[in-house]
Parts: sequence; C-alpha cells; structure tokens
Amino acid sequence: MILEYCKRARYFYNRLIFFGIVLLAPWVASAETILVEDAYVRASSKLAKSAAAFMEIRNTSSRGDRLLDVKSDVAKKVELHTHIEGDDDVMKMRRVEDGFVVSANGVLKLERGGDHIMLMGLSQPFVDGEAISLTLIFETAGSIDLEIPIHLKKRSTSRSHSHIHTHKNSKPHKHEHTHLN
Ligand SMILES: [Cu+2]
Repeated sequence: MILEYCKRARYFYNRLIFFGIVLLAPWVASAETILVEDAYVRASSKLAKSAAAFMEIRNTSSRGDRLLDVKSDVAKKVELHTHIEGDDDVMKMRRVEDGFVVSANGVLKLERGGDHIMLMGLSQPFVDGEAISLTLIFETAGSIDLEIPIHLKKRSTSRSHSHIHTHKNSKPHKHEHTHLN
C-alpha cells in the first residue's frame, strides 16, 4: 500500500517537473538576445542606386549567433558585404556568403570601410531623415524588424539614434530620439 502510494507520488512529482520545464521554457527563450544600436542607412544622394546600412549588433546571450541575411522592400537585392584589399591596394567590397558571426556576449560592428549591409537597386528615393525597414535574419535569434533612418552624404545638422531590442517571442521594441544641434 505504502509502496503503491510512493509510486503514485513519484509519478505526479515527475509530471510536475515535466510541466514545470514545459511552462518555463518560453520564459527562458524570451530573454533578450540581440540589441541593435546606432543603425542608419547611408546613400550618396536622393536618387542613388545603392546604399549601405551600418549598425552595432550586440549579442547578450552566452551563445554565439550569426547574421545570415537581410531583407528589405526598398531594394531589389540586399547582400552582406565586407571590404578587402585588392591586388592594386584598393579596398574592394566583397559579398560574404556565410554571414557575420556575432560572438557570445559580443558586438558585431557594421561600419564604414568594414562589414556592412548593401542595398542594391533602390526602389524609392532616399530622403535624408526618413526611415526604411529592414529585417535582419539571425541563425539563433530569428528575424528582427528594424526601422532605420536614412543619412545622405550631405548630412543635415540633425542627429538621431535609435535603440531597438527584441524578445524572442514578442515584437521588437524601438526607442528613438533625435538631437537637434
Ligand atoms: Cu557593399
């Protein structure tokens, strides 16, 4: 009788642990993993054919991630590019097929003269200060939607920067503010 009771108690105990894990898992997975800061897209002029996007991508997870691809409605083609030195000592842009690694608790800097997101065949005029939408696709964190400001080469005096973060199973949140000097 006692043995029987113990068995049943154990069964319920195991069930409890099982459901505990099932219920807790989404909370663990929803921890913030990717933060995007100081994102902007730069074009040479309003009617430019291509533009490049720059930002800092922070991985707050203890697990490495990888930016695999980027999508946007404003360009026919979006590629991940890097700069490498050619035979003639001239820096050239090259497509990176394997994406960019964002190491565990690390920062990936997409910056001028280095790794960047290339938008080719722009389908709309780029107006300084307006915003475009980009979707970053990560190996682990999944896809993250961003709205980033357009900076033309001839900058106006307004400066804005935005912070965007996402929870794995929820919508990204964006905080943006503009400084006028
Ligand atoms: Cu490029």
